[in-house]
Amino acid sequence: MKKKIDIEIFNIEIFDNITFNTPKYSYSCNPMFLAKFKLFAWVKPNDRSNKSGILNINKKKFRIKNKIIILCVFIYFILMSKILFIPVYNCKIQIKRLIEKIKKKNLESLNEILFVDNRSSDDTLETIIEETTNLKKKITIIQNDNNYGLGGSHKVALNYALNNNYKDLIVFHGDDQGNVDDLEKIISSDIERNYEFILGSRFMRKSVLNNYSFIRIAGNIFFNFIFSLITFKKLSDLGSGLNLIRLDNLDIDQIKSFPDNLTFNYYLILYICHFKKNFLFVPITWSETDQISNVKYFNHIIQMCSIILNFLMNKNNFFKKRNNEYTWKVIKTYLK
Ligand SMILES: Nc1nc2c(ncn2[C@@H]2O[C@H](COP(=O)(O)OP(=O)(O)OP(=O)(O)O)[C@@H](O)[C@H]2O)c(=O)[nH]1
Ligand SMILES: [Mg+2]
Repeated sequence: MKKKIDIEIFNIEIFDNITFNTPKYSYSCNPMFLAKFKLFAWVKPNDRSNKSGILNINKKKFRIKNKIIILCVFIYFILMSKILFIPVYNCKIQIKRLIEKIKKKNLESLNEILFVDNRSSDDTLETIIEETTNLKKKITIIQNDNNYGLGGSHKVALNYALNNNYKDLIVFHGDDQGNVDDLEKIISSDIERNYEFILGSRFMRKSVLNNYSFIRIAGNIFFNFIFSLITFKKLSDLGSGLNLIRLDNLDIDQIKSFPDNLTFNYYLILYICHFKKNFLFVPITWSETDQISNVKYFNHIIQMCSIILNFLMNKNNFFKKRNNEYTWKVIKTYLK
């Protein structure tokens, strides 16, 4: 009679062979089988009369089960598929540099790179087409039908990723402020899978900021503090350019109602906190070299204050779903 045993419950003694002791029987097997044994736990004791025996594995079933496991691992990798989204707008110099850096990385567990051009008026689009020809990854280059802002580009990318059954979307700004080592870490994400959002943080203890002005650091830290107060969560960055968004449980209609401009990320972080999503901040390196910041300080502060007030006064209205339409064209696709 075959018996299913659970090796977690009983003693394991390791000599030449591994012996599993159950209350009724004792089984032994070669240590090589240990890992597989957990998966193929249907075993038959050879000698039941003295309540002990050598592990007897049915080779045919063993092979079939092995194939099933390989198939499951394959399906698991398909289900865990990842897409990298790079928003770009008028950053032809920086995007060329960034693609060069990406080429030097392996980024094995990445299935596709999606560039979303927000109707750049310089040669950003042409530069991407040219530079990605020999990139050994599936590449898709999209151009929005209108300039939808950074938030609008996020919505386009999320739509694309969901339509193509991706499980994780990694956002990495195309203006080459981030560090590709951080990107690599987030993509190969050994970080636990039970987080729905993994957010790059520029203001944690191990974060590195290069050439960031004092006023920007102070302003960011101040608003991190205010947002932490109103959400009762410790927030160390309200919107960096490197984030991982898990798509399984994402309410895309909610996300579509966020503004299209640079304040999109503040809405996202408030959504994460309000709807109690699991999130994790990871320290990143962020640099400013030749980028031209589009953030207008005074306007930005006014917008931040209005977001905080709206969130505090009327959450129902704040998270009211609105259906906006975003359209785009696929300019080029390179298969691997
Ligand atoms: N400003 C702006 N950036 C866009 C737009 N669409 C895509 N992007 C890209 O979004 C990324 C972030 O834009 P930035 O202007 O740097 O805004 P930010 O990162 O919030 O601000 P900084 O802290 O100054 O870098 C860049 O890679 C842009 O190329 C857009 O419509 N406007
Ligand atoms: Mg930037």
